[in-house]
Amino acid sequence: MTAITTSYRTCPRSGLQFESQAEKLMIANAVTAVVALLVGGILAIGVVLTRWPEVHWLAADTFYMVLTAHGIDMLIYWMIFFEVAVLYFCSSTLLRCRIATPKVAWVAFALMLIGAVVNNYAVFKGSSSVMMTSYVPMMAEPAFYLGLILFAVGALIACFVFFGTLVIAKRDKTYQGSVPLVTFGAVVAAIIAVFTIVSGAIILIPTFFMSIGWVKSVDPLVYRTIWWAFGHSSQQINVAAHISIWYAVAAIAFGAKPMSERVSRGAFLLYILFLQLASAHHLLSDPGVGTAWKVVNTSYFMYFAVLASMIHGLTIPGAIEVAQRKKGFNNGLFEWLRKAPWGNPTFSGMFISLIGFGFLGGISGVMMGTEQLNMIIHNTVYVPGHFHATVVVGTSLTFMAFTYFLIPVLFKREMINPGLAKIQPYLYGFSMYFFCLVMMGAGTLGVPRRHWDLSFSGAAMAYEWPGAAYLLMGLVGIAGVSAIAGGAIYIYVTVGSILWGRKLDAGSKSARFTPIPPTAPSAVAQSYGSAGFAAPGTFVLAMVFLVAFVLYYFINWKYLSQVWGLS
Ligand code: HEM
Ligand SMILES: [Cu+2]
Repeated sequence: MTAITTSYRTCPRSGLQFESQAEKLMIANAVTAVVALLVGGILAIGVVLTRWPEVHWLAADTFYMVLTAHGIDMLIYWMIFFEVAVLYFCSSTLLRCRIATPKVAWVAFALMLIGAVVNNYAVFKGSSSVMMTSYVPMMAEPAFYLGLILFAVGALIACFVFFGTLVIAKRDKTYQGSVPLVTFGAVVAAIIAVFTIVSGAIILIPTFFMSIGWVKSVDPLVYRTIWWAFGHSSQQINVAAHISIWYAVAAIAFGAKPMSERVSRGAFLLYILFLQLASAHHLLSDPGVGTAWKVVNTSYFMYFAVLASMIHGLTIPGAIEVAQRKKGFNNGLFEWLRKAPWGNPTFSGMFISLIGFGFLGGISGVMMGTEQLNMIIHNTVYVPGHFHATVVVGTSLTFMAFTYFLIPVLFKREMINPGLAKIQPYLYGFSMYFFCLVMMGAGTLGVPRRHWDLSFSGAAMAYEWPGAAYLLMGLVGIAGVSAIAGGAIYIYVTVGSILWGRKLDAGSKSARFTPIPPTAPSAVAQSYGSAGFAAPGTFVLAMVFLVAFVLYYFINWKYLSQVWGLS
């Protein structure tokens, strides 16, 4: 390893310490992520305006091309470029050490960028409209798979740079005790990422060989099984990453410490231990695995991973409540919440994300992950309704909220138009809530996902939808357009701030790192035990959640009994 000259900048606004190489890498990865979001967002216009029955904009082939690119640019490139920036932040910045092997990290970035461009090129050429899931025997161009593989290799290398950075922090003793909780969450995300990328390689490399004629066939059932080891765990990376950021925002906005570090860390570990089991919820309609196994897997084992998310969903607002009550917001059950900084988009985005992720993404996920109930919604537009609640309301909105924190801290710019930024999480978050709800409603009526023409015009046999299906898909259109407007504001504010926001003081530089002081929250928060009743408001919120959950779950069992007229 060659020593690259480096310096450490202490940000006067946050006290965080940025190493110069790590800082450039974070900026490059985050900016690329936002470009991917821009592309994916423009494509969302085409997807939404086509699925809106009254508009039905794009021709069928263009629709499928645009849908493929939207899924991939959003779920892979926007998410993962941003996550790499988060990994570098959680290692180098939070642990106050230099980044390991910056040159290798740049190679990782280059591979990811080339991979993303090559893959997009294949899609936009028009002969690779195989959707995000790219199931065989449907085939795309070799460049489609090659792009994905290059990107994955880059992302894998980035994970190793992250692990290497942890080693450097340990060796240089830049922190005491165990790593801070937020970094711990990032470690969990990175471990899952390694598993994910390996699964992806196992299935995409043979498929690439098939596309260039080296391999005769890839078994569709095996493909789906291994693809979902990759596809499902990749979502767990997103979840671990955005939950780490929730903890970070709770600490940044309130100085909140986790109610119990042990419980939170334990919950993160549950993700590593049990998440693979949950991959089975993507195979519930596949003939490959037996019914009994599916039932046991999805009705029992999967809940360990769900449990983990519920713990975080309880302990993060709980920690905020405890911190707020200490500041004197002690009246009634909810003064702490009413007096939260709702005008700060970093906080409001994070909180809107947390509630929506839990109520919409979480409850619908458990419903659709139940072997028997799954068949009500399988392959309907309920599915994207569910996952926009997880990857958009959950992960994307969290990343957006975090960006508002990073603009002055990492990018050293004053935010342009703070008024717009203030409303952005509300516009984007609540339109997305509504978008997900109406999609789920339409899906419950049987409206298929990834379907170009609801009316089946010109088909030999017509199918009559209940009128509500058209109404709901129209509302999907309206909510989608309004969410896209919210996304556009995010891009305008962030890109605008970086390009022409007022430059802020970078802070003092030094050639050496300063270690985390022993009094930092991460060092003193090693407490355990239960602080449950220190947060009565959060307890009430949890009960509301429970009631909503139980009601919705049983409504679906009732509905299932009606769909299936056996008696
Ligand atoms: C304003 C924002 C967005 C809107 C209006 C939107 C809208 C849509 C619509 C209407 C569909 C098609 C559903 C179907 O016909 O099956 C879709 C698919 C999809 N979206 Fe979004 N989306 C948005 C943001 C995002 C984001 C941020 C992500 C990921 C982080 C994402 C990931 C996906 C994926 C993975 C698919 C599925 C593609 C496939 O079926 O292969 N979307 N989106
Ligand atoms: Cu899954």
